[in-house]
Amino acid sequence: MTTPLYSDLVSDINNRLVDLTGAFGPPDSTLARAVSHALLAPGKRLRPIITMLLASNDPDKNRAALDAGCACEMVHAASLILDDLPAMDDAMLRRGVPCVHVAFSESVAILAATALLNQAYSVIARLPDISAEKRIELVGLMTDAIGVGGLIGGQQADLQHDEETGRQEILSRYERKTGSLFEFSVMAGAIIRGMNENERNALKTVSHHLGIAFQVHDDLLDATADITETKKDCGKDLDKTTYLASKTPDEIRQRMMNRKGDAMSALSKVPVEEAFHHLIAEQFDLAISRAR
Ligand code: GRG
Repeated sequence: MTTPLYSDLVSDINNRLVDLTGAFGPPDSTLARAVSHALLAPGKRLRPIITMLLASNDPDKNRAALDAGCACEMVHAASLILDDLPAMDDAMLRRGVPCVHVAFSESVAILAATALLNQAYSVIARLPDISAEKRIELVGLMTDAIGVGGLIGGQQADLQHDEETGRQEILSRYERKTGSLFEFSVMAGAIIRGMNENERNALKTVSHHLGIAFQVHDDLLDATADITETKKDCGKDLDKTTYLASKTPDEIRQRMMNRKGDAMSALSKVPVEEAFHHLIAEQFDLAISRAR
């Protein structure tokens, strides 16, 4: 995300993430340094931005959305640490810095990821300015996003590298390993804002298409970009059956345009600010322009 449109939100999120690292022990302890290394490295902060833009058009009244977004960012950071481990993708570089297991050690990486996950639940359970009912609903949604129907199940399926994997199975993996945190960030915004059932369902349609398009863009980067552009290892998926297999760039572009159309049409049923429409459209456009 290159546009400066969200730079105020990104600096609010980064400042709050720094505050929240206080829960990981003395700043010079190994665990706190490893957590900060992963969490504060320059990510795009897309998931918290989504929650904040949806929850309110007034960032000053958005403390619950800021913390819910930061909790999601903690889970995301934990998933990246684990994904990069030698037992998984065996990567060296993430967000322009050495992966946590490279900068520290594998054992520290596993503990830092676990600590981030644990603390994410704590942040959700203590969200300010919203009802206990909403906090409980969000804890439930977070467990769904992380669990077998989410990150963990999606990653497990992804690690199987089955050459016979069909289109539906690939889409199901993408929905779980990538879409589930987008669904959480969208639903957190909707719940904090007090949206009704129809609006929430429309937003689920948006996040469904967004998760797939986002992962397709990530696959395209993995296959066609280099480390100077992505700031992380590329070519990690060459031995996996991804969405890109057996599709021409034209076909990928067309499918992403169809998904963008369906997502934007669902979004038109939800009363949200223009900036949110812009953000969502931009994510599809990244995949569309990269398929070449
Ligand atoms: C228990 C949390 C937990 C996870 C276990 C390891 C694992 C299961 C899941 C990994 C899932 C994963 C890494 C999916 C890829 C998602 C993806 C496209 C990440 C890149 O997101 P960006 O581009 O990254 O938003 P930045 O660095 O900008 O935040």
